[in-house]
Amino acid sequence: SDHYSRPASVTPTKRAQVRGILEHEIDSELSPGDAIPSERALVTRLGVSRVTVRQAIADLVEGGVLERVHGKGTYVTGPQVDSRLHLTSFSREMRDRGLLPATVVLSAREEPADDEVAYGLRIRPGRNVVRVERLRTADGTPMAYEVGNYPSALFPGLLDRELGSLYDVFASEYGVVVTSGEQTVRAEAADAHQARVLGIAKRAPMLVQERVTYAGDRVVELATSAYRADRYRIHMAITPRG
Ligand code: 16G
Repeated sequence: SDHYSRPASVTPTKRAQVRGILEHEIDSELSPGDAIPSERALVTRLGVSRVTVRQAIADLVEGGVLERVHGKGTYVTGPQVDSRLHLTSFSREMRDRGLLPATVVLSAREEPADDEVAYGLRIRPGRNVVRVERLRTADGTPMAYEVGNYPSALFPGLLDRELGSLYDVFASEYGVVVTSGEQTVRAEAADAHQARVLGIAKRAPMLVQERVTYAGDRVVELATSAYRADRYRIHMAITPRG
């Protein structure tokens, strides 16, 4: 991938050569969050001046491949997602951006709905719901921690299914296609559990989206998705108030 303007000359400049070498090493050997070697180490290994190394790194920071953390070093960035707040699944949203979604099911069980969950799902308290706790990743980077509640009556045997993409399972195994939703977004600091799961510092900011999802007029989901604020933004098209 080449998102930098090339110099007009046919022979790449030292700066472009070093940039290319670094890009290749980042792609093949490093993961998001890894630090790159020090300037001094790169100068020695590549046999170029410190100025050239600095310029190449600056280009990669500019291009969003690397990020500087003040007083610490320069790191490989992870995917950045701009959500447009459509009614899509996590899996589809990431795939649409060319990222590979994956899921770690942290827990999944059937339990009687408490008052809050029952109210949200519009069922009677005490009715069974399936509660699924998942870590969602994109290209291997932890993105969101999700807890969803689903009425057992609508999804018998859900616990025996592959819970990678729930919306896919709903459609293919139960013929339930989500049609609308209501969602709130708020800021929250990660608690110890969320921080551990998402690989972020305790108290780091998250964007928490709470969603009630419908299939026609039935409520099929009450879910909370906590996204890392450093990886996920919400994009809105704004129009004049009608
Ligand atoms: C999104 C939904 C979540 C839903 C999931 C289904 C938000 C804030 N949340 O993450 O409620 O459970 O998609 O995705 O968008 P899946 O089909 O990949 O499991």
